[in-house]
Amino acid sequence: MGRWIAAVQKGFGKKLIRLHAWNAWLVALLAVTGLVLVGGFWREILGEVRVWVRWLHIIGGLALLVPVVYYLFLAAKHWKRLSDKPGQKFNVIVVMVLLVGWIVSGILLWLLRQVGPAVANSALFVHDLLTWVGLPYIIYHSLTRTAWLKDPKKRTIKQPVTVEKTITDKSGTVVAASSPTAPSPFYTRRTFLRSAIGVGLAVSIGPTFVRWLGSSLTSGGTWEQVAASNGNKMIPDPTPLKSSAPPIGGGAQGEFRVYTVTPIPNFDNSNWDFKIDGLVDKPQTWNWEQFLKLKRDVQVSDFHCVTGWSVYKNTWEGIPLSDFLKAAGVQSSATMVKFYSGDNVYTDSLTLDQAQMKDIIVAVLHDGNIIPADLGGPVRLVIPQMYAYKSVKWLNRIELIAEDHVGYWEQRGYDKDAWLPKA
Ligand code: HEM
Ligand SMILES: Nc1nc2c(c(=O)[nH]1)N[C@H]1C(S)=C(S)[C@@H](COP(=O)(O)O)O[C@H]1N2
Ligand SMILES: [Mo]
Repeated sequence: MGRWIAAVQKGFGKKLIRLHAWNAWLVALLAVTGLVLVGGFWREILGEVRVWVRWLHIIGGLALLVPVVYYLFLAAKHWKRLSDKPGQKFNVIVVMVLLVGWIVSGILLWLLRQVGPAVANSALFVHDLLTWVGLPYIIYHSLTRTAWLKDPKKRTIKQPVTVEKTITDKSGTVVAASSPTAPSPFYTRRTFLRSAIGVGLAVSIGPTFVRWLGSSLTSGGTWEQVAASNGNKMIPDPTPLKSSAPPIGGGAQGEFRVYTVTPIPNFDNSNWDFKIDGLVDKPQTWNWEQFLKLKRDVQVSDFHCVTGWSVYKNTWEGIPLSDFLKAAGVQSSATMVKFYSGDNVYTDSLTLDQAQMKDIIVAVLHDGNIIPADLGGPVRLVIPQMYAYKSVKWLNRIELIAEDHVGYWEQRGYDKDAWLPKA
């Protein structure tokens, strides 16, 4: 073992520099793919590309283990060289905490079906926090690092100088500098540039970070607040049942991320109706007023997205799916229930057996409020025992069909088996 470590440590300086470059490229890849994964904007355009980006991100993430573990073998020696450089020691610690934190939380997110929603929620919070704090730190570090290395007095790893000009590798790390003895005459300019870069990063990333923090901690709103944020104009408003306002669940915990693969559609009474058709004895269409007369139920359930976030204790008020099926009279040739979104793009389906689950609800209210357009209102599907990609937003049609139907995200690589892990 000792001899092997000695072999690994041979050519120490060069290895460290190469390690640093590999690490920088991997982090850049992860940052880009990771930001594509959060970006709501990208969902509209990406579709199945998102699933590939996700795989690229996970593979890149696992590959990040290689430089991190490799560094551990060089760490003792590197640490000694840094003995009189507390700034660089601090930097090494920060970067290691970031990398290990990203890897651990990333693996938990990847294995979310095994670890369950509660662990996945914390992993996602940590993963996001590290991204919002760590990425600016690393960008700052890599933008200022080149200049830093140019000051030969501050360089830790001395390279034999064989060339006239400064040579940087692809990550911008200085591999060789022209003269190890000439001090840089631009110290003040460098300081100025560094502050400018720091301020620039803070200004450009700060507001997004604050918004993220806010949305991780807050929830809900009053009827007026929800109504003000609602792009739909359905008249009249539904009147919540007693158990819905105040909500028997006590109010949802967590915040929905607005997910959509299309621009958010808006509805009013003239362009909205709700239909059940296909292999049923009594196909039917309701306009909004008629729809509001259907008997509603109230139910409390948790809502889990397969990317790691959840909203707990939602009080949903709406019509149980099984009531629709019973009233319509499902024909014996039907095997599947297909759900359509008013965005005219998103669909999903359940087997007839699954569709009998008593807690599936065609929801009209959430925590005693109307469901605003961005969260799938006026009417959305809620299937508590499955991941939320099954819960079609802007639901406006239920069709009974004989053949299988593969839903939007399932066509694009999400698992057909959407069951949550049994608690
Ligand atoms: C430089 C390091 C990394 C950065 C900057 C980064 C960034 C991100 C970001 C921004 C997201 C989106 C989170 C959200 O939706 O709020 C994400 C998701 C994710 N990351 Fe990372 N990540 C990094 C490393 C890793 C590693 C090492 C793994 C481990 C395999 C990993 C696995 C995942 C997984 C599984 C997801 C969830 C994907 C989904 O939304 O379906 N990440 N990452
Ligand atoms: N029409 C439609 N329904 C949809 C989606 C969508 O993009 N379009 N996304 C699904 C996914 S993946 C999730 S996690 C939830 C998100 O619901 P929210 O936007 O109300 O948070 O809606 C589901 N239903
Ligand atoms: Mo989702």
